[in-house]
Amino acid sequence: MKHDGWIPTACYQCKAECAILARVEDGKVKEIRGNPSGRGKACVKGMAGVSLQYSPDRITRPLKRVGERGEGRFEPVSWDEALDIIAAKLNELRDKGEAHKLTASFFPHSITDPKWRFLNAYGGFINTALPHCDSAKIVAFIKTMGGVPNHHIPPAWFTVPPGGIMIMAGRHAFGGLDDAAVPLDILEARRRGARLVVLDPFFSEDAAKADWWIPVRPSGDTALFLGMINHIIAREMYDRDFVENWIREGDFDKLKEYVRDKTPAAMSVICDVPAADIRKLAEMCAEAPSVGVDSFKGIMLGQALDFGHAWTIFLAITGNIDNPGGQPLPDLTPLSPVEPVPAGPSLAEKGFHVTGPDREKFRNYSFIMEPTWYQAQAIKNGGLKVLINSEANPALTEMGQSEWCRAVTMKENGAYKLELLVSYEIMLSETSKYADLVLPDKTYFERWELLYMPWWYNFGQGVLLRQPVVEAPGECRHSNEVFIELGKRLCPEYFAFRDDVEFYDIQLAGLGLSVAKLQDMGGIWSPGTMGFRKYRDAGGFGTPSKKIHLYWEDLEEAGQAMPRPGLAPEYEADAEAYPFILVSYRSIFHQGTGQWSHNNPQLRDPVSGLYENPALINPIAAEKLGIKDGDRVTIASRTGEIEATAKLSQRIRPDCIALHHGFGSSIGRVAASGSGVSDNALIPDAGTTLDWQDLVGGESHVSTRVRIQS
Ligand SMILES: Nc1nc2c(c(=O)[nH]1)N[C@H]1C(S)=C(S)[C@@H](COP(=O)(O)OP(=O)(O)OC[C@H]3O[C@@H](n4cnc5c(=O)[nH]c(N)nc54)[C@H](O)[C@@H]3O)O[C@H]1N2
Ligand SMILES: Nc1nc2c(c(=O)[nH]1)N[C@H]1C(S)=C(S)[C@@H](COP(=O)(O)OP(=O)(O)OC[C@H]3O[C@@H](n4cnc5c(=O)[nH]c(N)nc54)[C@H](O)[C@@H]3O)O[C@H]1N2
Ligand code: SF4
Ligand SMILES: [Mo]
Repeated sequence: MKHDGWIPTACYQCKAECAILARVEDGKVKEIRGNPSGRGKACVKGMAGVSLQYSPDRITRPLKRVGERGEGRFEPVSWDEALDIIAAKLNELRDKGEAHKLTASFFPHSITDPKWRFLNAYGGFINTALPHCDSAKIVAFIKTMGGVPNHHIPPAWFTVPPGGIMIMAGRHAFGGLDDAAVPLDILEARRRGARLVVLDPFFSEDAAKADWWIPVRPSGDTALFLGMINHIIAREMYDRDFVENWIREGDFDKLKEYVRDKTPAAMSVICDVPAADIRKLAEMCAEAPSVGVDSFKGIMLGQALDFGHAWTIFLAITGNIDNPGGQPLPDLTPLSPVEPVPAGPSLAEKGFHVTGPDREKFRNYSFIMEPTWYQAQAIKNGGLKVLINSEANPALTEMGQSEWCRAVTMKENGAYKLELLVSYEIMLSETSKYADLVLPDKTYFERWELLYMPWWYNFGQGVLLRQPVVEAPGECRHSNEVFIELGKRLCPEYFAFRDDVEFYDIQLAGLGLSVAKLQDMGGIWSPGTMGFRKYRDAGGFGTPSKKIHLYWEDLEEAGQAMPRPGLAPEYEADAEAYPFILVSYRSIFHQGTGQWSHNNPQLRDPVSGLYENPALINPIAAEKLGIKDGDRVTIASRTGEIEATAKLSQRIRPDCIALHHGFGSSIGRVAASGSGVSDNALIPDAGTTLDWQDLVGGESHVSTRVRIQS
């Protein structure tokens, strides 16, 4: 443990995990700042971390359920008893040949995470919220370019040249932060003469800073991009050199033929953006020195992969791959493997999506992790028996949240179908109310973690050390320490190292580093500047042909060899009964449903924070419905209904309603006394709408159709 002073570590008030400095005095965290060696930024949540560290709601002892799941009644137990219960259950499962019926659901901070090693060694699966974020983008990039893009990170906005264009298409960079530096990088790029274009049905903070806000119809982005592709090809404004040298032979001709009828005029009808605007944006992009496109939640609809596909085609034909201001490709410095390396179970053979009831539908699924929504389906189906949740709150974050709650409380012959549910938490959450065991985690101020992130914004190729800056209270233990202990008990051949620090040391050895050395270096290591157009020296891209694949022959049968221009299927259905589209968004004040922010008095403060989430309704729509500002309204979908306060606002299209995601916690001193409603009470569970899913890389979950009853 370091002593008092400014100590470098990594924030975890949200999933961006920025490099920060913590000021420690008398063994207590007093203040947070961005770490100047990590570009020096921390956001309001990051700085408010101090309030939470000393919250009276912290759990400090393991708890065991008394009563039924969901009641939230617990009694303290010892760590020994808790670990014995888990180890006995896991032994029983493995003895029956059902190790794959263990799932641990956690946020994979890094491929250095020992939880992942445990699952691979034991034979269970990681099931994570990551497919919610932008899996369609990842799958689209792999299929087109053969490389994993920098997940969770946008183009490197700090590299945009003057005149470059930054397009946010379903991306809220000033609200759903990827790094506290991103908003400033975007603003600085604009100061250098770059231009910001925001496609969003909601006038986000990004839109407020933009040169051009285009309030596209929800899910119209694919049509808009296809219209631009048509125009760029028709006018021969594409990057001839890139197309001739780096696109697989024959693909460009197929594209040309495919987009012939996808004119701006035809696409305008779908996306509700004037044809003249589609042409104008296409010409701007074709003439600009660089174009970077980013999308995130806005993409995660029933035809998510079509948009990912159209987006990558657009980048390819305009020559914006691995260039300054365009889409960077990763260049990883590998860490040393920890031998022996466990192979892990085969997702294709044993994963939920193949053991589940709709296995045929998953033939084309090509993301490496199970989506969280499949938990409920697998429990019902007997495919999931033990669920260990860490840093996740599916009882509130899952669309159709009640589906998850129903599944985990489902009984057969008097016993729960899900045989064991464990929740690691810092404070009790909606999810831990259902757990059989609640384990008290160490906070990010109290634990070691090696963050090695191919998907990282600032240090795309580097490592960042999270180190304990203060002691943990009571009996808190970090989930990684506990997984290592379970590994030592259940698969000792893979856990021969002493502890988490030694595990990280082995991985760092190949870089000539160790945890202690990293500590001395200020916690950050980066191999240097990012390289551009690396495919030239590498002899091409990671695809089989070494060229860019615009045409996906493996999806011919599914009708997705080229991007389909239609709207998301969930928006096509029920338009008469449910005339509005629900759009959910984030803000800088909160991370998901996280108790860390929703239970933080600073971030929930009505003046300096964000206390509630009224439903934003356009005044034109409100007038028709006779709704006034401040009225209580009922918003209903086919899945459920909520009561919310109406806030009339021009920030949202008249055919949509905007709701801040993540509210609705009923537990914790601050969270439970606050106001706010959960969007996921309205959104259907993805597992119950498989007909809408493309089930290749995407999922439909951020939204649904709703109606307003005043
Ligand atoms: N402060 C904060 N930062 C976070 C998080 C957080 O909760 N809080 N969460 C982290 C996580 S897990 C993630 S995945 C990222 C998410 O990062 P973002 O996806 O950038 O965050 P959201 O605010 O959900 O933004 C989605 C935007 O898409 C718009 N949108 C909805 N439908 C459409 C559409 O069809 N087309 C277009 N063009 N736009 C549409 C919405 O209006 C909204 O502005 O943020 C990460 N960072
Ligand atoms: N309607 C709608 N639903 C969505 C989204 C949306 O935009 N709209 N976004 C989706 C997306 S992209 C994602 S990624 C998911 C996110 O969903 P989740 O992965 O479930 O994440 P959070 O909502 O942030 O909840 C995180 C939980 O971890 C706890 N926690 C925080 N720090 C620690 C820690 O150090 N240790 C432990 N053990 N626990 C900790 C918090 O208190 C909180 O209860 O939600 C998805 N759900
Ligand atoms: S964006 Fe803010 S809350 Fe998220 S990790 Fe960075 S400083 Fe922390
Ligand atoms: Mo996410």
